[in-house]
Amino acid sequence: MNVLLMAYGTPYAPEEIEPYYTDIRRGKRPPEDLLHELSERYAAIGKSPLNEITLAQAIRLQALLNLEAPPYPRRLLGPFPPRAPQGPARVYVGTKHWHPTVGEAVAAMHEDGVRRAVAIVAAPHYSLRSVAEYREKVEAALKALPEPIDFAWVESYEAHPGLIAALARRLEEAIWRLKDPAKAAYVFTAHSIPVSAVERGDPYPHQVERTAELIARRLSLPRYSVAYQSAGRTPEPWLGPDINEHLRALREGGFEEVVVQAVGFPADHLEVYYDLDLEAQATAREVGLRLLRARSLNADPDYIQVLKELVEAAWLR
Ligand code: FEC
Repeated sequence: MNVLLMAYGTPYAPEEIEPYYTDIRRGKRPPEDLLHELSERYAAIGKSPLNEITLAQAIRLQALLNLEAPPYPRRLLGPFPPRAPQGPARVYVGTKHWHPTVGEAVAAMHEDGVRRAVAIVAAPHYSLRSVAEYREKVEAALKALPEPIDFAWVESYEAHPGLIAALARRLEEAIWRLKDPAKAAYVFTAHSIPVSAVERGDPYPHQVERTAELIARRLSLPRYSVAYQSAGRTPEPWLGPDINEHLRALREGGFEEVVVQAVGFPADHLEVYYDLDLEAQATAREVGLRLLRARSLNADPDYIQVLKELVEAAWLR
């Protein structure tokens, strides 16, 4: 089995921020003030761990796909580790805006003789501004190849029971640290997208709502809401409510504690460490709200198991 695992990508070093940001802006160099602002955000968090986490996800997914649990009796009597390689499954990493790019990954797959593969983005919700753009990049890369690669796509997995269970477990850990869980607010976030995409029928907000609803139901939360974070620095309207405005509204509504869970991002990165841990946390402190963030899934085994189930199902389609 062959898998193309995709994620957003992040610069490895400060001097890579400019070409990275230029790529996000489709080849248009960012104005000096925006470039400066983004560099300051990276400097404030130290470094985004996104590339390392994506690589760890790929390595663990490949290992899991290559392991076969033998039948129970053999497992007890057999050698350690009690599993036999079933492989070879190969997982390639391609990132949307940095290296290895999606195009570089697709070219490497072709060079290795791959002609059929599963494509999956490490983000559970479909958007015209996310998964559709990853797909365009794959399709552009395929045009440059002498033979096609037949990709089976996992387009979204917002309601996967394993994903809901894994997110609920992280949220529960934060709930243990609340003074009064019955009186707290629970907020699920995802990256904002331009409203124009929603007007074109993007299912993204519905999928984000679905994930939130399923986690809330699983944990019997007394209440919950959805807010959007990390809106782009462009003049067009972005999907809201923005997390910072939402935190202010919660405080005005009398809440003293809030748990925030980023359900749109499995991994820690700039938008988690800066937009939530620094910016939203500062807003919460300013208005007198105690904010706890549920930790991310990263490359934890329960999330890798979800990816494994998704790619195996797509491979058999
Ligand atoms: O750690 C890191 O360095 C990377 C963090 C990062 C992730 C991420 C995920 C998503 N984005 C999505 C939508 C948009 C749209 C635009 C946009 C712009 C940026 C910029 C940075 C950035 N995004 Fe992002 N995004 C991350 C980082 N994103 C930096 C540029 C500066 C700024 O505007 O803040 C607007 C692009 C345009 O101008 O055309 C739209 C969505 C996701 C979640 C799905 C995914 O992970 O792919 C949706 C991580």
